[in-house]
Amino acid sequence: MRTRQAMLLEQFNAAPADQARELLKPCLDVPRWIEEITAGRPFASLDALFDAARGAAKPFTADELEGALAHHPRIGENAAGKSTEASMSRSEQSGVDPRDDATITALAEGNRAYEAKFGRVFLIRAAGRSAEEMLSALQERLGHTPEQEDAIVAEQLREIAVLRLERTMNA
Ligand code: 2AL
Repeated sequence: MRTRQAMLLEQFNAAPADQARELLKPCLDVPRWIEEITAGRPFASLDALFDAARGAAKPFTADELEGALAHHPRIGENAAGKSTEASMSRSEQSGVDPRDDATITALAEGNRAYEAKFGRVFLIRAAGRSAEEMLSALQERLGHTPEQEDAIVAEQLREIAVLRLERTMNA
């Protein structure tokens, strides 16, 4: 018997390219990443698909990073709306309790300091992390150089993308 995951993979392999692109876009809005994966079909297994997602469009250009970051709400801010992207973000940030005023305020202050220093949103893979963990990562990363942060942000974007793809493929 075929598993649900095997069926989803078959559908993804056989779908028109536009449909494959639509499925990938909420995971990571980097056109080159989307194209490489779409063109890499058919994948023999889900693991092969996830490996491709880990390796596609490597390294990201500065423009690709900036474009993709624009899709991520700040840590501590609930994404609004019904889009796939917004609901994924809300679920990823479920470790942040909106009633925990002290942590929410500290995150907001950290986000402001990070944006003032680096000129972009603080990004971290939120799934599986508590608000306190993310706050301490934020405070530590404020001490980094822009070059150090470029590398971390690229890696975190990729982690988020692969987790989102795994979720989409029900894996
Ligand atoms: C997010 C988000 O929405 N999901 C996630 O893993 N990280 N946002 C962010 N600024 O890091």
